[in-house]
Amino acid sequence: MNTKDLGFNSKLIHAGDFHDAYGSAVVPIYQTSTFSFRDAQHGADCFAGKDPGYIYTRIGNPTINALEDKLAELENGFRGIALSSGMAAVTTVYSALLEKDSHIVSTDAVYGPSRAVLDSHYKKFGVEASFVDSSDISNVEKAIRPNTKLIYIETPTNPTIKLTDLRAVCQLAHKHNIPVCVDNTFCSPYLQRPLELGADIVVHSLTKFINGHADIVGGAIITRDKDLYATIRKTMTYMGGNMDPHQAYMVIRGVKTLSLRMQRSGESAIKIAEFLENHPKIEWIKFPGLKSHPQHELAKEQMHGFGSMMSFGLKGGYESGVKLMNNVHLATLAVSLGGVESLIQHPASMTHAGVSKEGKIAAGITDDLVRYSVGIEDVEDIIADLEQAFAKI
Ligand code: LCS
Repeated sequence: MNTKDLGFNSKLIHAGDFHDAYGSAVVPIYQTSTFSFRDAQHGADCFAGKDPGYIYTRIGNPTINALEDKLAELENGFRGIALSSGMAAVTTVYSALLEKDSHIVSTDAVYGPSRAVLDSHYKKFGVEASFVDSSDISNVEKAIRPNTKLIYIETPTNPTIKLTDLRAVCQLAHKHNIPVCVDNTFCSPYLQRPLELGADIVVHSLTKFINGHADIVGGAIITRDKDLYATIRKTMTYMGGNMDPHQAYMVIRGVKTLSLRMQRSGESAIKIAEFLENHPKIEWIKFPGLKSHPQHELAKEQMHGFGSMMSFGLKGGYESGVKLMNNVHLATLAVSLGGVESLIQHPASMTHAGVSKEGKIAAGITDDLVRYSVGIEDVEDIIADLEQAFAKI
């Protein structure tokens, strides 16, 4: 079936799917490391690209390719590459496009390891990185150098919930012939499709909304054109960050309900954000769906909804954060996000407890900041859980 002209929800179910010789209703798990050739000539033709036959799972596998095709259609891209984790996706893009003595401009508040790996490993190869507040495009413009090979954007940022104008940053980058890669993990293609706004590459941690059930770690890269796809695919094959067929099967299963999950958690998130905005124990809240968010208009323009990630500050700072963590019952105290279960975390006392003051400031982490990933439980239960925990602060 040609699924290219179907709507987004139909693509979620059918894009990339194939039916095997037994008429399997879902894509089966081809749990094999290698594929046999009919004869020597067949093997030679597969390696020469004259025959589309499978060779070896690091290079390609029917289950993995089904997921890659589905994701590419959802993002409206040329083709997809599935990887073992979101970080494998991020570092494969860096390795494919950054050269010795080259330069990258990145959003300052990107996911911590996406920044740390540039400051550590890529620095060893002479790569320089400028981290800027890309919510103001002039900061990106000022940072561009003759050797800039990649502009890397995360929007909204984690956990500071700042947005970057994707159309504007892509126009600027293309004037300088620099490709733009967008980490679309926080939104998923349900909420935001960066390739349609001019980006060249999208990366995902599939661990989050796309798989949606907090039971696998995975990543993906989708490109807009054939040449970038070929360059990045080759890098992935050499560096070996490929996905496993069982992982791919799980993501194909999880992604089918992406719209239902995101619609539900998005509707709840608006109610929760309004509850928090009016709560006497809350100092501030960042959620793109609130009119008080400084980039609410941009969110309306470039996103198809506001998502289900929010950060808020508690009156009483650090101590209140710890009390909240110790008193919520429904929300799970855990890192990660985008699953069917609501997750809460207080970076200052949990993930960033050992990070220096300067490190926390660089990551936008204040002592009072709490991050909430809204799940698909009944919104009344989520609010009641927060209310009873606030009462103990
Ligand atoms: N990009 C973003 C925006 C992320 O939030 C994460 C993980 C990654 C990439 C890396 O993906 P992974 O390799 O873990 O699949 N974010 C996490 C978080 O906020 N808490 O725990 C992991």
